[in-house]
Amino acid sequence: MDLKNKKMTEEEFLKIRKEVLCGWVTGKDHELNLDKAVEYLKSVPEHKNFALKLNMAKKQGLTLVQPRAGVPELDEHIKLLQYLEKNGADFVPSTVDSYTRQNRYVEAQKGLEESIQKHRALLNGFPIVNHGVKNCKKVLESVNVPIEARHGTPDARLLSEIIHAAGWTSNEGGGISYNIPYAKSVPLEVSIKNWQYCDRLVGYYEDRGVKINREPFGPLTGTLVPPSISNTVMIVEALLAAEQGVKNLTVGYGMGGNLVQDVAAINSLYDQTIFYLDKFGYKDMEVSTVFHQWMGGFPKDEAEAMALISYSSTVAALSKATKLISKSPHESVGIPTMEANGFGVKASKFIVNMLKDQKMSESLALKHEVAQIKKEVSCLIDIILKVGDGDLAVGIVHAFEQGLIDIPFAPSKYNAGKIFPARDNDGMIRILEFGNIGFTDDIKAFHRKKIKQRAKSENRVISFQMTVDDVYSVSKGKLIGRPQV
Ligand code: 8ZB
Repeated sequence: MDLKNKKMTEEEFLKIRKEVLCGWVTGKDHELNLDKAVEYLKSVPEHKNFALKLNMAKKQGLTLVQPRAGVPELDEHIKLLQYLEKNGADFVPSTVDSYTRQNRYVEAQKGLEESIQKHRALLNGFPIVNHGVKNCKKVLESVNVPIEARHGTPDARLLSEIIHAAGWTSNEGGGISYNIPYAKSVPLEVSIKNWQYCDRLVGYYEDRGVKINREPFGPLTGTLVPPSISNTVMIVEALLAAEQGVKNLTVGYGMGGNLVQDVAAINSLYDQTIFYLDKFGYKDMEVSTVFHQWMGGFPKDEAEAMALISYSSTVAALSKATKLISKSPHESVGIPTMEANGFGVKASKFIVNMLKDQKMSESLALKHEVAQIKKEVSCLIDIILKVGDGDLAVGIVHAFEQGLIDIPFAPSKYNAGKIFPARDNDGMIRILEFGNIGFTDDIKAFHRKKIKQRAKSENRVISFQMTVDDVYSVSKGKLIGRPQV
């Protein structure tokens, strides 16, 4: 395997770049010129720079709000983002369609053309590559807040070239987090290399005085992911990015549902990201956090959905996450209308403003949960480094191969899929079936004890049924999937 966690030389980067720019855009997008891109990025006003705005929020202890949003047609997309900005979005996204995520640009083009013809969105997002630098610049120039590309793309090299050249100063994703939860058969080795390229591109700009934010995708499959597993993925992706020259990172976490565990997860994620970046010698790093509102199944009822959105915002604000990603009352149905999306933003803004000056007080329970997550994360990172013989990138590939890192409910065949999570009696996410996850016996004993307590209180045997019940319970208005009595 010629994969390694080593900064690409500029020569290597430029060589791969030639291949990346071949094909679809050759002769079409004349704006993919690095010097021109640096010049344009430098002309982007400070209030539209993602990294600068996040750093300011962090200093002020604020939680800023960002929705997801994307429609195929340019003018409609601009209208949507302007509307969300007007309703309080501090950052706007451009969520990309599924064809583009799989580099199927010919089909994306067809969908875009048909959407224009029929005045109806026939793609589930904004096809960035087909729009090219020119249209992406128009999007940026039409709003007054920073823009981030949000997608789910194992090979986002061309997409990343386009968005940054268009002045978009944040890109979501990572070699693990935009592969394992999104794709069935892309080898990790391939997606890690592709994301090293995306990060190296950011490093190229950072070397020339342009600040660009990178955000690994924290929620992973969005379904009962134990915090230590997602935090480990966040930290190793942060380290891979830092090696390629990324300086501004936002590590993410998808809400689990138990207030104490969620606050503990964000606190420990922040601490340990800083700890490991420092440990491996990456200096001058700016780290912030992002909290994703409930990523699992939503209630159909719109009032109930709004309640879940408001509760999610409460937890995000109390965790002091720098940013929160909002949901809409249409979540259980699909892509929201502009108005429903605006509702989610508005409600979320209201709550974070209410809680701006309040913080969660230290408690024994919080302290214990922070310590538990940190212990588990450090155990997993040690294992990754061990099986990689000291190389983080190689270690990730081997750790997944052996199921030492295992993400619940992921579609990828490069993920073991042998662990099953379940909630404990307080609703914290624990592990019921370990598969081959690289935890010590001590950590496993802790999880067993917690699940046993719940089984006892519900007067039932420990089984996969608990996992199933927990997957559906929040959409029915209960955190823990207890048997009906
Ligand atoms: C992994 C992310 C899933 C979430 C939302 C889904 C879900 C996907 C769009 C979108 C607004 C889009 N999502 N695509 N939201 N506009 N084009 O991402 O609804 O909440």
